Amino acid sequence: MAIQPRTWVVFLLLALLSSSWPVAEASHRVFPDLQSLETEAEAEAGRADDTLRTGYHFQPPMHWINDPNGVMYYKGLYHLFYQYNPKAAVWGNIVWAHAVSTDLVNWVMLQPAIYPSAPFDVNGCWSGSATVLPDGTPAIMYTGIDGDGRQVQNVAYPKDLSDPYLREWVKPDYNPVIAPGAGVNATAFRDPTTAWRGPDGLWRLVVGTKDNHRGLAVLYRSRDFRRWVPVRRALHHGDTGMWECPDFYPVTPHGVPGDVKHVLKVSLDLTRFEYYTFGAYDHATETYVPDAALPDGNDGLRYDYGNFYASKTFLDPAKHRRVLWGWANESDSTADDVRKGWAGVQAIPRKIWLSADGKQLMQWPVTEVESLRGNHVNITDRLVKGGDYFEVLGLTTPAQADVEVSFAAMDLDKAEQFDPAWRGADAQTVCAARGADVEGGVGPFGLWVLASDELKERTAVFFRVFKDGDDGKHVVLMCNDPSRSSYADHLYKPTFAGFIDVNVTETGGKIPLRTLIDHSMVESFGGHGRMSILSRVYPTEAVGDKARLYVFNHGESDVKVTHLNAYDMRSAKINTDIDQPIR
Ligand code: DQQ
Repeated sequence: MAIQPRTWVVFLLLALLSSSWPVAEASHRVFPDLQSLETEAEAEAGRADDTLRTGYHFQPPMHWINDPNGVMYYKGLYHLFYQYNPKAAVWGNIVWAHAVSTDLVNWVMLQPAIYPSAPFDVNGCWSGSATVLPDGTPAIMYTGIDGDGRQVQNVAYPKDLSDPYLREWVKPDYNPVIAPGAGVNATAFRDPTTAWRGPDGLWRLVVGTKDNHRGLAVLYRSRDFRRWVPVRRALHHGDTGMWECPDFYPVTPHGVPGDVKHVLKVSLDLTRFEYYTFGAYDHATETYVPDAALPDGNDGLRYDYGNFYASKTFLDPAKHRRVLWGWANESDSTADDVRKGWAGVQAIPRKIWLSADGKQLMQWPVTEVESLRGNHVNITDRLVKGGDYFEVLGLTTPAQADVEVSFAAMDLDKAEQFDPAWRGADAQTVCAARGADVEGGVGPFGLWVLASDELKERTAVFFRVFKDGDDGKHVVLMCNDPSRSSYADHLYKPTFAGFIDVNVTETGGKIPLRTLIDHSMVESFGGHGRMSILSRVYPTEAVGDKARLYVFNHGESDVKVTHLNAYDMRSAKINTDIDQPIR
């Protein structure tokens, strides 16, 4: 077959891109030559080795995706919109793609709902949120990139409220409803939150922006959802660069009715990490004061200590819960993405709530995910001696599994001293120094997932317990170490970690872990949802039915697996035909 000149161009670009190492980036990288590859050219470039596509995490059949947008529940259906490039596997040509589900697990893919069509969004339809108005009408607020490259906020309404799929959206001519005013950085002014109504009947929403290096959550108010007026003082700010995708919502501490706190989450464009605080919000004065005990800025609490960004929550009226969506970017190269024909996955939707002790938010995969569980393996009270490991046998698909395990460290006295030099250092630094292969006192112990036959490829999810001073206190590190996850050496393999608030003295050394394994996704929840870490890995041998699952203990102290329940996971149904039943 004769190779078309265009194919050479694509090959050349891929070769050039292969030589560059992927790193965490401060904003979406724009590849003008790759962002609009036609399908034919993609095919010529040898599209889609689907081996590492996920089975039960949300992914469209092909192309680039990023932020979840406008998540909501309407007339019995969950709606997920997301940033999507309909033309290629790199960021660009951004529209709001759209999918619906009855259970947050199986999806019907619809046509893009919002795409450039008017002067106020001719250069792109960027992130935003949905608000269900008191009469039940959903309204979408999104950022449009206008003809002058300014970021403006637009509103859109469904064309036909009787259509539960909400397929068509109308953008009133009076858009934009919020334009960057004097003194506002028009190229950094985006991602409106879901709106809320105060006791005074006024609507409020927050937009992310920056003023030099200062990230800001700016507040707007409206009586009619059409004319929006800025509140002079920002709701909150921090010296952390551009604040993208703010989210602001109330949470109620368990068992204390009426005691409402508000959560403010921001996504930091500079580091691509997200942080949250919670505290007191007063409608009358429009002030938000985070709880004094909470760190703010780069030291703040995070939803996820791994690859998880641009997240958004919504209140699920059907199940009276708040659900969190977040985007997991790829950690391979742009050339890999073009070759695969796809990039980006949505994390498992997670129920999110304030912990009973009021110290942090908790997260857990929505229970509907368990409907995909199949074949089950159970292990109880198995001792793993220091330096030992064993394989979890009996699963058909360890590359697509859900594993719940409870470890009990048998001898906490063996814990190493927490090095005072690490005080103030972040967990990632500590874990980089004490990775999965460095022997310890109590730990590292945990799982090796997506492991190859001779364990040459493996991703470690583990805990390490340190003594903190002489008063019997402990510090517990939860870590994801992908340094041996793949033979491929051009990948970005960051170690992700956090200090998890588990009092091992009280739990008798017990630390529970749940890990969702899905080919190139390793999504872990420690301490019943006190910490989550999402990591993307790209094994070359530990793929499909060749992947294996192990429990390991590289600490001096023995560890008991008090119980382990591992499940094969069926694939979610992703239909592109709206006439097919959803489940
Ligand atoms: N992605 C969108 C922006 C947002 C960023 C553009 C966050 O609206 O700030 O695709 O990933």
